[in-house]
Amino acid sequence: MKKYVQSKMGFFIIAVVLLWFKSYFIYVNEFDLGIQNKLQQFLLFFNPLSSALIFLGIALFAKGRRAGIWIILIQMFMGVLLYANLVFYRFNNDFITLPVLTQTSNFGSLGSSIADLVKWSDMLYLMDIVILIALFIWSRKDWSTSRMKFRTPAIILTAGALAFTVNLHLAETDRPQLLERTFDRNYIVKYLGAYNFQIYDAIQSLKSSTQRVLADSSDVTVVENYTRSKYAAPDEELFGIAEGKNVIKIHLESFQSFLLNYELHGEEVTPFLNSLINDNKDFTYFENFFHQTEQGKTADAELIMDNSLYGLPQGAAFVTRSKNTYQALPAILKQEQEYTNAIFHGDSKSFWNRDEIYKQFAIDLFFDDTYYDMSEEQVIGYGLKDKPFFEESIPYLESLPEPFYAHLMTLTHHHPYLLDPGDATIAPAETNSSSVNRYFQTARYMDEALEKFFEDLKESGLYEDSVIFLYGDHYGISENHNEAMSEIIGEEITPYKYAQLQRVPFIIKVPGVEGMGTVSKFSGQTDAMPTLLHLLGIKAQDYILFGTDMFSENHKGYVPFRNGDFITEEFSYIKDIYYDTATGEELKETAEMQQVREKVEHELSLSDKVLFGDLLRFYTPTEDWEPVDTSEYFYPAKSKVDLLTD
Ligand code: GP9
Ligand code: MN
Repeated sequence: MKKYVQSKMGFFIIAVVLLWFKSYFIYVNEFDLGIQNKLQQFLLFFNPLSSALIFLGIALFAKGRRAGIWIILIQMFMGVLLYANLVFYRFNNDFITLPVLTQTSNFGSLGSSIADLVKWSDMLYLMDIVILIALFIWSRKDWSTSRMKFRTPAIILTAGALAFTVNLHLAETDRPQLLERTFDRNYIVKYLGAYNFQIYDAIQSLKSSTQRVLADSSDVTVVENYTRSKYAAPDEELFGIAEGKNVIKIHLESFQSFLLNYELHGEEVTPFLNSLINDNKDFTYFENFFHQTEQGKTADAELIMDNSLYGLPQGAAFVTRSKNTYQALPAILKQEQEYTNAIFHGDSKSFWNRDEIYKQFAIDLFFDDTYYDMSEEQVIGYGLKDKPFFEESIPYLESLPEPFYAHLMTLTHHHPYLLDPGDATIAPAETNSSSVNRYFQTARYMDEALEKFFEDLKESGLYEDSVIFLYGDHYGISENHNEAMSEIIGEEITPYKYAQLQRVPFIIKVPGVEGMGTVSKFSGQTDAMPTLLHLLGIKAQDYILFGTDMFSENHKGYVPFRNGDFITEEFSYIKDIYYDTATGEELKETAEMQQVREKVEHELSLSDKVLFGDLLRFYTPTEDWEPVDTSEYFYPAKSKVDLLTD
């Protein structure tokens, strides 16, 4: 036995077993993969084996002791890969994809989040490397210095490939078309493991870049036919009612609708926002509005709201599709009605590649962090605190030529929800999750910042005659905090319930239109752009838009999520199960449900085609449409001083 442990083959087998068990341990303890049956349980255990055999097996082709060094290096590499995924998962509830990795410019600002996500106990995950290094030092003298017969590693690799084939076959019996349906990364990891997922993801990325080359103008006709068939004509009274008005769009970072009218310790968390939705004569609140974002988070929300396209299944189109042609809402407003477009955000301009993609959207002015006072006491977490952000934005807003489309993006209410002690005006919640507890405090802070901003808007005369709308970009509380959340809402967070919690606010004031109170139509972020176009008097059917006007009688009320799940007023389709949307009771699939499910899949795939194939380069929306010329845009467009003295 001792002799065997001391041999090269013994060393290899120990490495395989360590990698196998460590991976399984992490799958079970760190990821929430939704194991539903014995087969899935078995596959989760079985799947690291093939990767371990194949990757570590390659090392056996090396000569003598060098094989040991290769085994250690490969083990380390796979360990780092898995650990990076684990840290990413703790925050995003998702796995790393190649497109996300190219977004490294975002990692800098993540500093405070990452520190929150790494634990001392993670040292445990170094154990395998320590054991292997110790064993190697101890036993290498006894190893033969010659190369193994070619046959041995070849047999090991074949065994690995065979294990993988069996794995894939079993997975496909449980989930047909596992690899074709790209919707949910969780499934790939659950059935095939984190390492195979990385390979799968690399192939997907390669495929998507070839898609652009292969696309042609006939592809866009298919999409156009679809979006036209979906078109919902505007309510005639509302069409053009806000033509030529300024638009002020306010991005509520990580804000979920459950916060509205929620009371913590007997106090309203967001009294100001509540005042906009409870009997307010100006505002209309869409209570069944959902975010539709994926890995691109804020960037997805921005893309969806301003383009009525879906985000990508992997990564953020802001980063991977920044050279595409777009026909975004600001670009349309500029061409059709000479709007000036401005974005306000107290973070560095390169985050989410904004300084590139905004050119495609025809953003004239991008007020990034360089326009604000970023001294230490004004900054927390990702960037500028919301209160100074709004306060310092007012003079810039006032300086804009009218009509303008101004998009202001808040930041303080972002994971890990940090506040300076002096800024907290409500006690934290008392669950076992400190993120959830602080979530209410930053929401309150944002609410106060908004209240002051609205006062300032009124004072500056911009309030009365502008379209003002607020929307939530994506969830703030991920599935990792289900236990704490169930204490907050007093119910178990089942997958059905979690999906219902993906509601984010959409609250809008249209000058000349009395607030309609709370509207319960079902809608999502893709619906924002056609709604606004119609209010501003522009025909939405000229453009390729996947959403429909929320004020229209014919508004389409199914809300697709990016992973293929969806919600309608009657039923929800979540992780392969149908539920009654109102009661959560499980339902059997009817022909109608099946039809919506297929439509959602189709719609998502068409939107992907638009982005992957860069199809809008083939599309001319109106006779005199001019494609956006990105060379006309540069940030910073104007210096702070020039702007305020012009
Ligand atoms: C950063 C901010 C946060 O500028 O928009 O982005 P998120 O992490 O929410 O995607
Ligand atoms: Mn965000």
